Amino acid sequence: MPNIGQPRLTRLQHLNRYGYYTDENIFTEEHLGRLREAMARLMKEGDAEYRKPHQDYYPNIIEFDDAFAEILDNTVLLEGLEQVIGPDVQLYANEVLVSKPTGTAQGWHRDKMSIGKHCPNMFLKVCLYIDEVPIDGGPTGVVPESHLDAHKGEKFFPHKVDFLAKPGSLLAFSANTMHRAGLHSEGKPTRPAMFFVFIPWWIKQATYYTGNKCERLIENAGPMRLQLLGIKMREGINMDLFSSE
Ligand SMILES: O=C(O)CCC(=O)C(=O)O
Repeated sequence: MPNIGQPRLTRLQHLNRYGYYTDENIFTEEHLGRLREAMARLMKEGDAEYRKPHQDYYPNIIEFDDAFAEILDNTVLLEGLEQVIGPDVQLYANEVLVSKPTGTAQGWHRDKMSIGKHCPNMFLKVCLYIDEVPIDGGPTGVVPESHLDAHKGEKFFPHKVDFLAKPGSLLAFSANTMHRAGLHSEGKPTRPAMFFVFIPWWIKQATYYTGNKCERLIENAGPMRLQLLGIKMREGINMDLFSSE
C-alpha cells in the first residue's frame, strides 16, 4: 500500500517535539534471559546505595554483571545516542531503580542537570525494561512538551504518558522533561528498571562513576565501548567544528 501519511518522525524529531522517544524489542531473547538473571541477583546480593519504602537504588550496575555491561553494545541504543548526542557520546551514569508497591505515584520532576532549557545533546536519560510494566505497576511517566518550558509544572500540560513497557522497551528523554515513577498499587510486584545517562565527551561523569577504571570492563572492550566508558575516543572523531571560511 502506498504511504499517504506523514513520514515517521526520527528519534531526534520526536524528542524535540514531545520531549521523549521510544524504541521497542531492543534486546534478543538470549540477552533478556541473562538480564533477568542479573537483575534477580542484583536485587538479592547487590550493594544498594539506599533502600527506601518506595524505591531501592543500585548504582554502577555495569560492573556488577556483564549482562548489564553488554547494553553498551546494543545497536538500537547506539543509533539513538549517535542521533541525539553525536559521535562523541559517553556514559555519565548507570543504575537500577526498583520501584515498590506503595499505593502511590512518585512526584513529577526534572533531573538535576536541567539547565532550564531543552538541550538533548547534553544529557539523555535512557530507561530500559526487561519485563512488562502495567499501568498500576510503577510505569515511568513523562509529560509531553514539558521540555519546552522549565518554568511550567505538570499542571500546565494537558497530557501525561505512562509508558507501558514491554520486555526490551526503551524510553529516552533529556534533563528538562518532567518524569516520575507512576502509580504502584499495593500487591503488585516490584518494578526494576535500568537507567543509563549519556553525555558528550567533554562533560564529567557522575561522582560515583568508576566504570572508566574497572579492569574487567576495559579488558575486552571494543572502540565504542571504550568511548562510552569514558576512556578513549574512537579514531577520527573530532569534537571541534571548523568553519571553511
Ligand atoms: O523509576 C522511574 O520510573 C523514574 C525514575 C526517575 O524519576 C529518575 O530516574 O529520575
